[in-house]
Amino acid sequence: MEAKDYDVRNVDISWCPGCGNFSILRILKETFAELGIRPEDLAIVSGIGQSSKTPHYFKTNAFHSLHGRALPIATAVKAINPNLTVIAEGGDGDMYGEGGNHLLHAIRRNPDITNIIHDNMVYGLTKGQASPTTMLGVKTTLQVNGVILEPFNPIAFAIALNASFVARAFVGDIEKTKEILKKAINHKGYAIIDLFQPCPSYNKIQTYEWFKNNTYYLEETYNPNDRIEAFKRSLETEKLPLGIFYVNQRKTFEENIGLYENNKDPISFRERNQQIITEFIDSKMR
Ligand SMILES: Cc1ncc(C[n+]2csc(CCOP(=O)(O)OP(=O)(O)O)c2C)c(N)n1
Ligand SMILES: [Mg+2]
Repeated sequence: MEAKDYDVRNVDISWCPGCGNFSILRILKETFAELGIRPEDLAIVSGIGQSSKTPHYFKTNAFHSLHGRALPIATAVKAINPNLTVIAEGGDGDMYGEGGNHLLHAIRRNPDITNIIHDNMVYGLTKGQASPTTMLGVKTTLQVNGVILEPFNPIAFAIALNASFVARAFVGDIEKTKEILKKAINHKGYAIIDLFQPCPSYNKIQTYEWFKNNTYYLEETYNPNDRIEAFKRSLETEKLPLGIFYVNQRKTFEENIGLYENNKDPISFRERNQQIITEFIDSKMR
């Protein structure tokens, strides 16, 4: 498997020169190739935004959905065909703003999917308004006097809700990001990766240099099974930690729905799907 196996031909990429999304695209293709995941065994679901266009530039199963709605769709894709590696991806505006409600319930459901957020701390597609992760005081095309709200902390939020895998990465460090992504994809259960990404057009503050100077990696001896310590580390603001903050082993949504206990065949391929689903629902209602 090679990264080019995921390339699509004759497609115009609409990202600006220098956009962190180019690196993310490369990182994702290399990660899937190195994990030996074939394009037909992968599904990428996205919302709306520059980041959410990623599936267009991938030769694989793809669903470019509605704004903030990648998570429920990815949850359903995994539930009906657990053999697929399922990625839900989008931007900070899409996942933390418009899709915030879905984020919290995806964490509760714990489907075995990987949720990648291209976090450039701005609404890129709509030309530079503040997103939930834009920092306090930052002036934008809309918030001309500076943002007045505290930024959303996705890492603290995910740990507080007991998400089963919580990590943050920076796209400027390709090898480390691939390493974190591989662990997230191999983890059984919902994995969230807040992936720092510069937006050279609309975020002139959080540049490559800024991310380099304002982040550091959790140390080798750090124990990601300690939820309280993970929460404490997630609250650090002087320099933002990168790496795997927190991991737990919880039953997945696919396990909890009970459709695969006695039959491993994906329900999408079973005969008389509707009858099985109806019987299953009936048995749960009784
Ligand atoms: C329901 C709805 N509200 C608002 C919009 C306008 N809109 C499109 S993308 C976007 C924000 C995208 O920001 P982000 O997810 O951070 O993606 P980026 O472009 O930065 O990668 C907004 C507000 C929309 N398309 N649909
Ligand atoms: Mg964004």
